[in-house]
Amino acid sequence: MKLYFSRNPNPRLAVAVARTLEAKVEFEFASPFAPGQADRYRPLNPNLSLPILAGPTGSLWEADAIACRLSRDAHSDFWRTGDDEPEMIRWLSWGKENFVRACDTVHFERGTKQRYGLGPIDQEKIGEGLGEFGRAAGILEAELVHRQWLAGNAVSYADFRMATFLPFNDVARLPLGDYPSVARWYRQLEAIDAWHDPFKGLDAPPLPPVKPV
Ligand SMILES: N[C@@H](CCC(=O)N[C@@H](CS)C(=O)NCC(=O)O)C(=O)O
Repeated sequence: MKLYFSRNPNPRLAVAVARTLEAKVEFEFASPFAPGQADRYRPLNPNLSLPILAGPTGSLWEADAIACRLSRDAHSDFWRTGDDEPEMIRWLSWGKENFVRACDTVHFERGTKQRYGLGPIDQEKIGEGLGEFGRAAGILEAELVHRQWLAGNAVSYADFRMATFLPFNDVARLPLGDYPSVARWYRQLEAIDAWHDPFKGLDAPPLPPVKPV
């Protein structure tokens, strides 16, 4: 199986999962939105987005689905399958609608738009994103103050998914430090090699830099 990836947040997440699980996949850098590339990738993912996991029986897109597939193939509980599964699904579902979305909104303005020349920072969007971040981080803080990880007693895909955008906080500048338990939880993730440096040894050009504003 081949995992098509870039250094952007969702493909980074999928690569980190594959490396955590020591999945038997080949990694290939891809750039489906680059000029002339769409025809190659559209049969694999009609959205043209990454990550894509392609194998002999077809292709799978969406980082969550890929994480589920790789975890099953590895017979791992990283994607919870026991009594902690509802808890994990709760955090995936809530995270995508709340914490992750807030991080995405701010990162898109300060990071993605500036990297790819997609226009000036929209301060109204930043305000909305930071407001949503504050509400969501407050809820996470209350949870993480009395638990180490989100689902059960060990790291799971819920933690990885919740943190999708945090490796990019040098550009997003979300006030993570205002939430000490969330910051502590994220330091635990950063201590995991596969999370800290998922691209180690892989052939992938760096992201375009964010120009200082
Ligand atoms: N919902 C999708 C989102 C995928 C997505 O938005 N991917 C972006 C990166 S974060 C992408 O393909 N960007 C083009 C690129 O990285 O070349 C998922 O979870 O996999």
